Amino acid sequence: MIFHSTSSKPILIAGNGVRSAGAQGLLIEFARKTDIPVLTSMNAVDLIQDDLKLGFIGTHGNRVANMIVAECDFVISVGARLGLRQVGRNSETFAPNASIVRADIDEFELARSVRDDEEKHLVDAKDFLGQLLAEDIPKYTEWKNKCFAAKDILASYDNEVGNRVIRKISDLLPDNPIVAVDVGQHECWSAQSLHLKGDEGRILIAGGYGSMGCGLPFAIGASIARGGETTFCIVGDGGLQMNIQEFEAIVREKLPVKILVVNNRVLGKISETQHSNHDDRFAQTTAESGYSVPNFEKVASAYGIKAATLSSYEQLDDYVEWLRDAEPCLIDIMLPSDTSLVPKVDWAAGVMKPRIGDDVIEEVRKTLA
Ligand SMILES: Cc1ncc(C[n+]2csc(CCOP(=O)(O)OP(=O)(O)O)c2C)c(N)n1
Repeated sequence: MIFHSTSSKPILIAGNGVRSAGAQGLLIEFARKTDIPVLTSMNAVDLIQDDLKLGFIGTHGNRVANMIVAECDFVISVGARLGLRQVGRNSETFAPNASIVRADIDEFELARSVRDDEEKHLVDAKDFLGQLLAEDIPKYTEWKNKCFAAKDILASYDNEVGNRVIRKISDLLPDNPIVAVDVGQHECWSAQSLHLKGDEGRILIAGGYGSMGCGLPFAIGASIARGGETTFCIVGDGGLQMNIQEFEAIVREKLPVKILVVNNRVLGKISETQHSNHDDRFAQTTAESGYSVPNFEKVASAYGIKAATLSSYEQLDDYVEWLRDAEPCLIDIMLPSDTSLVPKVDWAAGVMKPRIGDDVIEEVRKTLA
């Protein structure tokens, strides 16, 4: 028996190992059969979407997901490393009230312990989820509903403009889309706020590797692999400039790649750090400090890709047809330059910043009690 039947607030944390093992179907079956809330790692955000989505955990994870981890009493981790960005330096503060079971195919990941008394299973995620599904686990509908109620309470927090852009894009995407994202603030906004309709969509993300420039090639490769299907690419102005020459491949191969530039005209992930940790000593990240952005509409048009520049993401409604037709396009969405990425876990202090009101934290805790 893997499942601890004495648990009243269990969660399952799924990592990308679940997809590598070809076990996404089993994961969704488990979530629907048991109503146990499923959270993910950043690399695995697309595994759990639509009506099951609560979010991903870790440094830039969804606030509600991290709060659920803090309140739960049993963690089953499958195919997730539970690395530094997920559990913090002092892993005692991770899921402090929970017993932990970890399933991983990589013995070296399991060699590192999150907690002294955790249970470890060196096993393929598909076999492990198969075993769990065969166990007689009660339904945790009430607990799941509490988690979604907590999500509702927190819905008005952490709504940065970047999150609102991504939510708008989500609204306009077809069911089960293939979305490639690049690296930076927009990557984290996408992991937090892209909400895909259907269980089969993909979010292709570099995660911890952080290889700027990957988004466009991901979208091109995915389109080719699917026989010329439409793919979407959410990319920052910095990442797009790393592989902008691939516009040529899109045109030559006639691929319906829809490029959505989240354009703050700064290398936002780094300029934000220079702002908050280095007293605004910007270097090669802003217009004033040695970074610039071309007119992407003109560049795309020069390659023969239809393109538009939007002064606000709200204008996206006027381009729904562009997202649906069989041609490539580029939509350059302007944001302010002082964008920020929240929340962020301050691992040393064991809190999420920015802090929200103690009354709200208390309300969430009571809801999850
Ligand atoms: C090849 C490469 N160079 C540098 C970095 C460091 N880095 C991470 S995010 C980032 C800025 C990304 O800027 P942009 O594409 O405009 O996206 P934003 O953060 O503004 O959303 C940089 C320079 C990296 N991850 N990869």
